[in-house]
Amino acid sequence: MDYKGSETVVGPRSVEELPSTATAAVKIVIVGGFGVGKTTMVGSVSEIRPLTTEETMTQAGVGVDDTVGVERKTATTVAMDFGRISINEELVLYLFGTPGQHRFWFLWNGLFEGALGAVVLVDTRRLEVSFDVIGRLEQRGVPFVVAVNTFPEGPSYPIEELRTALDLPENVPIVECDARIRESSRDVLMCLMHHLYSLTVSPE
Ligand SMILES: Nc1nc2c(ncn2[C@@H]2O[C@H](COP(=O)(O)OP(=O)(O)OP(=O)(O)O)[C@@H](O)[C@H]2O)c(=O)[nH]1
Ligand SMILES: [Mg+2]
Repeated sequence: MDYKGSETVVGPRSVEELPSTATAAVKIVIVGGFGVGKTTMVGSVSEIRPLTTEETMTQAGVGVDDTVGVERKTATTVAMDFGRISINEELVLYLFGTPGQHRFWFLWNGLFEGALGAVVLVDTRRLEVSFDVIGRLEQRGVPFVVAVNTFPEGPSYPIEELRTALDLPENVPIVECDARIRESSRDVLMCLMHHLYSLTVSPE
C-alpha cells in the first residue's frame, strides 16, 4: 500500500529530528467515529509531516459507508495516521489516528498496543457514531478524554448534557476543540496528560 504525507492542514512544522533531550515517549491514540476529524487533529498538531493513509472515497462505498452528515467528505483513513509532538524538552507524544469506518476496525488491536491513553473525538451532529468507540475503550480499560470537535452546523450542548448522552462517568474530562487549530489540538492532548497523571495519583 502506498503511504502519503498529508498537508491537509499546512505547517508550520518544527524540527523533524527528535530533540536530544527527549527521555520519555508516550503512545496516544486518536479515535472516534467516521469523519469526526481524527486525521485533521493529527495533522494540525504534529511537529513532523504527518503520515496518513487516506484513500479517495468512491461509489464502491455507497451503501457500505455511512456518510450521513459528512456528504462532502472525499477521503477516508484506511489504516492509520501518525504524527509526533514534543510536550516539553523531555516528553514526546507519538500520535496514532485510527480509521473511523467499521470495516477497518480490526486494525485497532495493533494500534492500541502499548497505548497509554486516547482522545475520543466527537461531532455533536452525529454523537451516535462515537458510542461504539467509547464502549470499546471502556472494554480495553484505556483511559481517555472526550474532545468535542466544533463544526459550524453542529449543535452546542452543555457539557453535562453531553456526559449524560455519552454515558460517561464524572471523572472523564470533556473539552471543546477545533481539530484544525494546532493550539486547540494541543490543549486536548495536555488535558489527556493531566488526566493520565491524575489517575496515577488517585487511581479508580
Ligand atoms: N468546521 C470544521 N471542519 C473540520 C474540523 N475538523 C475536521 N474538519 C473537516 O471535516 C472533514 C473530516 O475530517 P477528517 O479529519 O478526515 O476526519 P476523520 O475522523 O479522520 O475521518 P475518517 O478517517 O474517514 O474516519 C474534513 O473535511 C475536515 O476538513 C473542525 O474542527 N471544524
Ligand atoms: Mg481519518
